[in-house]
Amino acid sequence: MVKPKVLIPKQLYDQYEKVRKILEPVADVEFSAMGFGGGDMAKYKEQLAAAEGLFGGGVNEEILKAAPKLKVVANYGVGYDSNDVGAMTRYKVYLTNTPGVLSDAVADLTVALMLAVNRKMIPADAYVRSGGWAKGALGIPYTSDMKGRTIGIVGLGRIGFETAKRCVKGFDMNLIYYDIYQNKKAEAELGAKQKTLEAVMKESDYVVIHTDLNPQTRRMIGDKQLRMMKKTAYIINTARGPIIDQAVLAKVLSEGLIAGAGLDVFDAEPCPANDPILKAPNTVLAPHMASGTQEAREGMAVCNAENVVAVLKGQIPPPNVVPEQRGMIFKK
Ligand code: 8YV
Repeated sequence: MVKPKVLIPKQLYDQYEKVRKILEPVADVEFSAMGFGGGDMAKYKEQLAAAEGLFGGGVNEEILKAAPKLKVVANYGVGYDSNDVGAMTRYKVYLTNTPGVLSDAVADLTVALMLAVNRKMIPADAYVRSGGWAKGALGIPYTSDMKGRTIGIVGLGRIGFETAKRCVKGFDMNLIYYDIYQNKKAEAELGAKQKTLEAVMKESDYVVIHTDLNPQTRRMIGDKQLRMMKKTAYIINTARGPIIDQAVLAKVLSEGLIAGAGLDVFDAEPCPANDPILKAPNTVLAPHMASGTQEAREGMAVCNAENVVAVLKGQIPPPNVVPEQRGMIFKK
């Protein structure tokens, strides 16, 4: 019997064995000609003609048109904003994501950025390497303890909770948050206080973005909100670049209106070499790597594989289907 074809990106090489074991009983697994960073579109379209499942992101109408048999796209990540969900629903293709498995990894990197920017780790590293310390010069100015500071989380969901836990239980920080939903668990276990966005911007020593990107959160942190922040406060974003107005952030940092930023995500990715954010002072940057731990990446790949297998075995709707498609039944 011919098994349904499932395309997986070559970058999953490290997790391939685990993924293969889950997929192979029901599917014919093939490496996709399109990787996360691009690839051979013509070859990819040939593969798509027979594919019933695929891992990845960035699925749009062009891809859907080339894939008449496609039943499920397993987005490699929790944020699925790179896909055209409306088009997928029209084409009766499920979109699933990977909630939960990467929360620890993202929270770890968030805290790393908070510490790095506050404790001036990048200038400190350069200082030691350039021989400044050896020459007995003054060095790095005093910074501040984490203890007793206020973290304000914008979007207190699964990942936000993990960051909050680290900050409250590990550093003894105060926790406030802005979210359209109340997080009763965080309120009970971590003493979180729900506030307006304005209050979070004004009162936080660390504004930390953990919301997903959607039409309501796109550019939700603009000129007005950034100017509400304390001059001594930092902003950290490990969610999605377009939630913050990046051009304004670069300006506010250059004018010294806030103390610094830690960014793992950007308006355009990769961040163009001439983007003003690359010149902004007191800013620690990372190349969208928050989920880049062995554990998280394996969890994401396994979750993708399980979601695809569920659909191929007729379990519809599948687990981890995106909220926009919840309860929908697609038959092909
Ligand atoms: C990326 C992420 O998907 O889960 C998310 O939302 O942003 C990441 O895990 C991953 O880096 C693959 O590109």
